[in-house]
Amino acid sequence: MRTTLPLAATAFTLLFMAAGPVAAQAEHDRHHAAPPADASTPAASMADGTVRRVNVSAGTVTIAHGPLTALNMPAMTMTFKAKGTVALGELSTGDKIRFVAGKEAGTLVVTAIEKLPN
Ligand SMILES: [Cu+2]
Repeated sequence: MRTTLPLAATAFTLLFMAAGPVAAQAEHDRHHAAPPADASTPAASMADGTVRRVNVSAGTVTIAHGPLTALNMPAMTMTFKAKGTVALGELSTGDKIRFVAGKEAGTLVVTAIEKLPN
C-alpha cells in the first residue's frame, strides 16, 4: 500500500518511533500540536546547555546546564546517560544545545538534544 504522508511528517513520526511506539502514536494523532507529555517523559521541556564532554563509547554526555525546574536542579555541570534519538557522534565540546532531561530508574538521562546555531 502506498502512503501519501509528506516527507516531514514521515521523518517526524520515525523520530518518535525510535523513542517508543506509544509516544509515536500519540504524537502522530496530535499532529505536531504540543511536545510529548506522556508518562515516559515527565520532564519533556527543553533546557539550555553547553556540551562539556562527549563519551560515545560510554553513551554519556556532560552538559553545563541552567536550572532544571522539572528535575528540581540548580545550574551545574553534570553527566547524563544518552537515550532515545540522541546522536552523540554529532556533538562536540562547546556546542550550544537545547535538551530534554529526565530520570529513568533513578538515573539521569537525556532523551533529546537539539544543536543551536553558534
Ligand atoms: Cu544537573
